[in-house]
Amino acid sequence: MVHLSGDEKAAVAALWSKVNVEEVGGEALGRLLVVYPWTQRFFDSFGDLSSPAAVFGNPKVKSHGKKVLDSFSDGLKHLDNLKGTFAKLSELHCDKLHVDPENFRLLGNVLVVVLARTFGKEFTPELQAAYQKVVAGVATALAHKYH
Ligand code: HEG
Repeated sequence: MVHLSGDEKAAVAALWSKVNVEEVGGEALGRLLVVYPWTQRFFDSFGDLSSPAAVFGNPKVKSHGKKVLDSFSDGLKHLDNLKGTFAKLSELHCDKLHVDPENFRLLGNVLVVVLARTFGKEFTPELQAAYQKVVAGVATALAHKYH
């Protein structure tokens, strides 16, 4: 559950409608892998991640980044029920993928950085504040089924 005002919800949705999920998803996952290199351990089937150029040129990073952002988009449509929306994915990341939930917070913050770079001045402090709430809510929801 994320508490956004009506204005914040509208601003978040308006910006998101301009997001190219493939580009922003690949950039966000790529930066996660470069900035926090220990996150690479979850993706040993992805092939070459040995340098920033390798990471950003890796087609599996792009396609997985898109998958993650498509799922994130789905969350944006259900801000009042993030825990329900991400329940199955939370179980998957805990039981099958063994992803430490701290990584959801890292990815959320990297996504905010990428949005700031992509949209420049349009990404105002108010809009960042709204997005920080959204990424925190998604990370909490994805961690909810951990045991
Ligand atoms: Mg995860 C698979 C969503 C963060 C590691 N992630 C998936 C899938 C989705 C998804 C939709 C595909 C599930 C399926 O095949 O049924 N992931 C998702 C979201 C977020 C997130 C929405 C955060 C916003 N994931 C995340 C992070 C890591 C991670 C931070 C690790 C650092 N995800 C991960 C791995 C897989 C998925 C290893 C399996 C990849 C594969 O082998 O295909």
